Amino acid sequence: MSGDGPADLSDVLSRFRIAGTCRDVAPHRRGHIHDTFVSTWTTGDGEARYLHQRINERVFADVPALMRNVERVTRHLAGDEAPETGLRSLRLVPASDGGAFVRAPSGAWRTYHFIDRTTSVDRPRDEAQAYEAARAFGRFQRRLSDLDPDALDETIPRFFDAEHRLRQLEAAAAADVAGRVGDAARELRFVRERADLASIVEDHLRAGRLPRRVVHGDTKLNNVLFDADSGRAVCVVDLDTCMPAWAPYDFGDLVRFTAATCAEDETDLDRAGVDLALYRAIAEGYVEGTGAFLTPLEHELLPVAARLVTFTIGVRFLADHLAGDAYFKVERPGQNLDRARVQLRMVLRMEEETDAMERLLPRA
Ligand code: GN1
Ligand code: MG
Repeated sequence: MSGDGPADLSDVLSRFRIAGTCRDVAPHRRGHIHDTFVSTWTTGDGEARYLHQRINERVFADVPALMRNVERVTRHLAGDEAPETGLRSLRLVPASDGGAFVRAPSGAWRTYHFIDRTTSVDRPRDEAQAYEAARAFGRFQRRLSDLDPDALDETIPRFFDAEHRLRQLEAAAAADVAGRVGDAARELRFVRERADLASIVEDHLRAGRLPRRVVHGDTKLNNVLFDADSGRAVCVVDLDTCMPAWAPYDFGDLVRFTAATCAEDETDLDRAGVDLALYRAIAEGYVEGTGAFLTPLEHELLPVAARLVTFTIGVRFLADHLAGDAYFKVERPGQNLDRARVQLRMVLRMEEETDAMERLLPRA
């Protein structure tokens, strides 16, 4: 085994239904939440790879509910393989006892089949790649549009609720456990001036105007795998936040991440903004992928969702910075504050581009 992993990792691996001999296990540094490893096995027919994740139980307190959701989603997608789209679905590897995860001294673990000959990227190479990713997420949502949202648990209550996120921020600011509120005064003011934004979607939901739908919930560009040769999107990954929510959320998060003019944690705020050519490609790809299932109101809310989701995730980063980085992993001090600042600067830029973002949205 190469790299650092928990002492019981090989014992954990032996408790999944994997054939062959394990040749190598290496850390796979991805995402802000779980710890991920990739293993390579020699079998009679050649080689097989698997992806193992130690589930972050501070974030997902109810692992059985999380894994029930993942099983429901993977089962639904598997029953709906869409050959014409070339999209594949994630597949879980069951534990020896048939369960979807194992509990070990180091924590709760699950295993997926690794999807070979694919690449993932943090920034789009060009508009065509952004279109391709957005269409894949749109199709993913469409394929789940006939899965009853009530079949899935809300594993993180009110995860998508911006008003709730604002209250969490205010609670973190009032507690100020890390003594950081003083340095975040400008960001807090910026957020408070825009508190109304948080209610736009919640008001529609309360009034019953927006349908509850299964969403992906984390449509970052690096959650799409591209075929290493053709560059086509082949698989949407990271099913942890597949929950009942409102459809335009996924579009908003796509724009937040993939149309950004800089990295999520950029320190030079002058670089933060939204690239309108990428935005347009994302809008075209997403609308093409979702097909006809969006209602007129869902369609109309897409540009607002971009601003709202960027705002909400900025609020979450800021709250976590004030709470002493208890939720999102950080590699350096102040990284969550930098992440928050980038999101909030993007909100400002999107406010300036409101008309263009409306105009560039394809007609339903
Ligand atoms: C987290 O772990 P990762 O990077 O896939 C977070 C998302 C945020 C995202 C921001 C369960 O996702 O909600 O949008 O960071 N996931 C959870 O980069 O909170
Ligand atoms: Mg995620």
